[in-house]
Formats: sequence, C-alpha cells, structure tokens
Amino acid sequence: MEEKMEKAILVLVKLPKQRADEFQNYQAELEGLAEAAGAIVTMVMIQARARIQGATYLGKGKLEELKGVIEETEPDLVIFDRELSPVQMRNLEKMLEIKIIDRTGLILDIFSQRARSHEGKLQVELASLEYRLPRLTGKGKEMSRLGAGIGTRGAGEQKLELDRRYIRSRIVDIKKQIEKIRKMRSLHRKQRERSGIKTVSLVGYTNAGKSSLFNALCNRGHTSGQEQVEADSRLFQTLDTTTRRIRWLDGQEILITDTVGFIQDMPANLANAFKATFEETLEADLILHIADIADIDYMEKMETVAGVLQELGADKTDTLLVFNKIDLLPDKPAGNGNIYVSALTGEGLDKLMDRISQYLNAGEQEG
Ligand SMILES: Nc1nc2c(ncn2[C@@H]2O[C@H](COP(=O)(O)OP(=O)(O)OP(=O)(O)O)[C@@H](O)[C@H]2O)c(=O)[nH]1
Ligand SMILES: [Mg+2]
Repeated sequence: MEEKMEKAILVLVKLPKQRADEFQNYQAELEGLAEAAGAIVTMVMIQARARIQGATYLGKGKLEELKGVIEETEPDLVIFDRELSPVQMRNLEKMLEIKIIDRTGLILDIFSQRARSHEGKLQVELASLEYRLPRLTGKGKEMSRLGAGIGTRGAGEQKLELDRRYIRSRIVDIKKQIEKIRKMRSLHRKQRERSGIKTVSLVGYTNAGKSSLFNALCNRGHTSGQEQVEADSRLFQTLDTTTRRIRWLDGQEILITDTVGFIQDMPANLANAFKATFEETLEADLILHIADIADIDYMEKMETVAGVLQELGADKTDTLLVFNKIDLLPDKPAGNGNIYVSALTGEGLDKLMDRISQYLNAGEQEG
C-alpha cells in the first residue's frame, strides 16, 4: 500500500466477434484488474479492428495517436487488454518508450501482491518466471528498464540477476518445492479422509462472494475464535486457500475451503502454477459453485467457471450451484429449486446448509 498509485492508459482492441455488451464487460473487467494492481486509469483507448496487428498489436494510426497521448499526459504505464507476444511487447516498448504491461502481466502482478502463504508465493513466482523467460531481451536488461511498481513484483529478490540461466534453475527449484508441498497436501487429505470428515469447497468467479459466504457459514457453524478471511470488492482478493472445520447444528462436522477465484482467459502459466491448489478442490466431497446473480455478466462467468472445473477434471465431483448477492435483486426469483443466498444479509443460508447436509449424507449412504 505504501507504493504510489501509477497512472495508466488502458488500450483495448475490439474484434468483430465481441458483441457491444460483451465488450463493455470485458473493458470493465480490465479496469477492475488495473485498479486491483494499484493503477489509476486516466484514459481508455479503444481500437475496433478486424484482427490483431501481428507485429505491433495496434494499427499504425492508432499507435501514433497513442504516442501523442503519452507525450501529452505522461502516464506511468500503458496496459494492453490481451497477452502480447514477446515480439509485440518489444516493438511497443521501443516505439512508445514507456512501461508496457499486458493482461497477463497485470494479473501476475495482482497475484504477486496478494500471495501470503509460502506455497502461494512460490506458485506466483513460478508463473512470473515462466512468463518472463521468453520476454527477456538481454541479461538483466528487462528489469532495469521496467523500473519499479506494477509488473516488477513477484519474481524473487535478485531482480538484477534475472538472467536466463538463473531463471531456468530457479524454475526447476520452485517446481521441486511445490511438488513437496503437493505431496504433503495429499498426505493431509488422506488423513482427513480416514477421519471421515466431509469436505466442501467454495469455487467461483473472482468477486462472486466466496470469502464472504465462507465467513458467513463459519459464523453459523460455531467456529470458535477464528479470524475471518478477507472479503473485498477488489478482484483476486483471495489467493490462498483457507480451510476451517465447522460444526453444523445437528452436530455434524465438515471442513470448508475458500479458494482463489477464476477469471476468463486465465493466463496458462498461472493456471498451471495453481494446479496443486485446485487438486484440493477436486477431491472435495462437494463443490459449491458460487455465482454473483447481481452481475449482468453472471451467465458467461458461470460458463467460464464450469469450463475450468471441467479442464481440471472436477466436473465429476458433486457440485451445487449457489446464487449469491440475492439482496441486490429488486425481484426475487420464483422458487425453481435453485439456491439463492445473501452472504451479506444471511438470507437463504439455512436452506443452503440443509442442502449441503443432504448432499453429504446422501453420499454417505451410497458409499
Ligand atoms: N450486496 C452483497 N454484496 C456481497 C455479498 N457477498 C459478497 N458481497 C461483496 O462482494 C465483494 C466480493 O466479495 P468477496 O467475498 O471478497 O468475493 P470473492 O469471491 O471471495 O472474491 P475473490 O477472492 O477476489 O475471488 C465484496 O465487496 C463483498 O462485500 C452479498 O451477498 N450481497
Ligand atoms: Mg475471496
């Protein structure tokens, strides 16, 4: 928080396949990501194009316009809406002479700022290094050119020594460490399985209200004297999974887990780095998929989440869809069997807890 806010220009390319309303949400999400990283968006520049320009991302005219705006308004950086190829990145930096961050770099930066646990930090560092490796222009040059702030975090302390050889050996090292942690996790999981305690994992798009619901359920579940997890409107507030044991009114104990949120087009490196975290989710007895029903884009976001779950192989785990933030809807949806709750007001939580119990106990009888 001590770091100063950086002024950023956002640059987006609208392709023909993006509908106007889709594009609006896409833009809002990028603004949300920029803010989450600690930037103040001073200007948004949009170019509608038939396709992305291979070498420079933008067309010639738009580039010149952008250069003019940069000279006039002197921002700290320019943020691009998609992942740039190493070549595009280099060309843009050369032409615009300013710090350039693409969407992947932005998400990596947010993750670097938020990771708290040892494992989370390793995962983010791994993803950052893998992203950076093909983008290095020469020994140590890249980092010194970037200076400080957004885009420079998360790749370890020896920033100036970030040459390719160092990065490669560090990647190998981190992978080993993560593998060790993964084994520990699976050991713990087996112990839990033997103890017979059921596990419930909360997943969903970033900002859906997972952490808020996690807290609300823990409060109802007689957890004594434990801290709340942080909930905030910033995207990717949660990066570390938290598991708590809670006791239902009927005396049953369950383990409940809060997890990192999903986003569309999650950078591949990050998704890979976080695989171990999601393994935990895969092996839960029940997944609660939390969706923000007050978000105009909630259907697309639900599809994104379902897609990621499928990729991870979690689509075979029992999943209960939970619509959160019902308090924000003027008209309550009619009783259609869906679960509607508000983590904020507590509405619907009793019903949700009943449904969770039903599920877990049904599983018991079958198995
Ligand atoms: N009105 C309303 N706001 C809610 C509700 N649940 C959560 N929020 C708000 O939505 C924002 C996001 O909540 P979080 O619980 O941090 O969401 P999350 O899914 O954990 O988000 P990430 O950890 O960033 O992926 C916060 O500002 C919450 O106060 C709800 O039921 N009603
Ligand atoms: Mg959260």
